[in-house]
Amino acid sequence: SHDKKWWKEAVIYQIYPASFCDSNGDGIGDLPGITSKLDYLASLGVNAIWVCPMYDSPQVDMGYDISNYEDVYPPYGTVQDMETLIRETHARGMRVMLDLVINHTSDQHAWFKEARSAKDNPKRDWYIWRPARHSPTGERLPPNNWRCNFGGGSAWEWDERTGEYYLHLFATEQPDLNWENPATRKAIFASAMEFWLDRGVDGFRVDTVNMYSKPPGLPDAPVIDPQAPFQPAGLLYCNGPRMHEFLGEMNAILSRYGAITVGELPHTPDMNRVLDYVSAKAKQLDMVFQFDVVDVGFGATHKYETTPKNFALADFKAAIDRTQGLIRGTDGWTTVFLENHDQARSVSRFADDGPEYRVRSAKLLALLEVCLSGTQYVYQGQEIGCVNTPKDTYPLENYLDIDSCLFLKMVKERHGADNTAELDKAFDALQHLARDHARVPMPWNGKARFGGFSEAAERAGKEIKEPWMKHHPLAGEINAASQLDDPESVLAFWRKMIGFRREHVDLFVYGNFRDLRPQDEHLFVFVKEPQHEGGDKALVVLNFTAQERQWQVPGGAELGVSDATEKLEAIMSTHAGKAKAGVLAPFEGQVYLVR
Ligand code: TEU
Ligand code: CA
Repeated sequence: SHDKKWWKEAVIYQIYPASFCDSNGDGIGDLPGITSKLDYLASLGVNAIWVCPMYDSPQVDMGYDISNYEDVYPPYGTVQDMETLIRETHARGMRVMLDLVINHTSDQHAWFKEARSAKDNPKRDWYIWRPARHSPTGERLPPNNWRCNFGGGSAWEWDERTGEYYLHLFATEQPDLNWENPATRKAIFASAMEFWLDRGVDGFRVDTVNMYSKPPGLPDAPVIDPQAPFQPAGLLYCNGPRMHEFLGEMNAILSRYGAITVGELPHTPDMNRVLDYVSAKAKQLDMVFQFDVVDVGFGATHKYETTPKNFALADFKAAIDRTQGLIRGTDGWTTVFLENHDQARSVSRFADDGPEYRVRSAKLLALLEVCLSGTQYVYQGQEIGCVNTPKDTYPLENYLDIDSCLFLKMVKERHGADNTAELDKAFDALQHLARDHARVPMPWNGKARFGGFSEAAERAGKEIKEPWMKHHPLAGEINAASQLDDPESVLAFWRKMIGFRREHVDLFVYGNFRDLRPQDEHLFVFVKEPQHEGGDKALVVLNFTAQERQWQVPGGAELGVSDATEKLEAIMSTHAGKAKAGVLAPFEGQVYLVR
């Protein structure tokens, strides 16, 4: 059973600093910009913000390549601006979480510069170095066949000067730290964690938390893709043997500060394995992000080697069922999210982003999320129903993310740079799934330039520059300003839904989830039941199609009550007016209390 905790009931809003709000008109979002929007966030009803990496960085992977944990990327502001942001967030009764990126640093971090300077440098062992292998013909080969996370290249980079390879599970410019060395761990904890905990942050979203401990001997991964020179190896290099020892050390520090954590847990399909991280008894992490739901529709050997909407509704529901199952009868905890900075927009992926249905779709997904158990996360722009940038008005040249760019490079290498059919297929995949969709500047105001990204600077009469990434071509139709006073807007609906969730925490935050129609390809019909016997239940019915649908009101036995039909009380609909039991309009969602 689950003890009640503030962070379990919290709604946490994720901010991507480069793209949230530009206060000075230089085209890059910044910390004063975030501070200027805190009242907006407080009025939405969120309890905490999670700020993506704002540390000093060459920005090869948008701040996930950190060159100095104890400083801020200058275009974003200063450590003092962070202190102001923390203070002002606290003053509004909200908490602050930062991103903790400690599997790797930037290759521009002072530690790595030292490490690569010479084999006998004291910091050499802070990273992972190995000699080359050689083919029978004497060709130099990397130490194993692992593919890095971006594109199709090796996870190893040859260092000419010292004649060894170093490991980078992500970009070449993101060398992996060697957690086996206790001095490295000590330095990581002091620099990346304590420095900011001492400045008042309330917790961390922990990046790639299960990759710190590598498998002994760094063995080759099984060949999944015989065509490719390097193999996806996530299942091999995640969840290594010393993970829990390392997290135990980390937790000893975090718990001194009462800091909360949510760890990102890729490549971990086994729920018992997930529980090792997040069971309350294990004292490792408070929450985890599982990938089951956001990976739906990804290609099997490479996430972008797929076609749009390449999944069944049943797959989406099954993924939700798995993550919801984590809390059933355990002391573990889960999270609810459909978006983050690594994902395309949920309306485009899981519902319908065409002009006719996108508002309904955004409300449908909002209703789904607030009825699911776990800690709720909302990504910037999700609250106003942002959709992916369209193919015809946002060309491939506008995509800037390293993951997208290296995927395109791989496609060109494999199929030829002038293979228009393959390139167009790649564009379709990126238009549907690329991380770029989450990273276009937040559309604050459709009437201001660049969707209002630098609105305040423009109002103050400053010269404003084009945003670092092209703004959303639909900013005129989808933006915060036009929704603020519109009671029918997605924004108004999200605000209402956050309140709705809070009125029924026993059901929606802590309750058990039971899918009544797992195979239904049109409707998502589930029940939420309190953890303990007795008390009201909730019935949630969601129409994932553009057609009006009849639905059979479930019988008492299915709902787990003696006589159902008379006891259903409609308490919420995505549509105006009262819900009608048995009928759903296109993309309508309804909730009933079952007494
Ligand atoms: O992502 C980690 C991750 O596991 C990847 O699957 C990621 O989702 C990416 O899309 C791979 O294709 C985290 C961060 O959230 C991401 O932004 C960073 O790029 C990455 O770590 C490296 O720090
Ligand atoms: Ca700026």
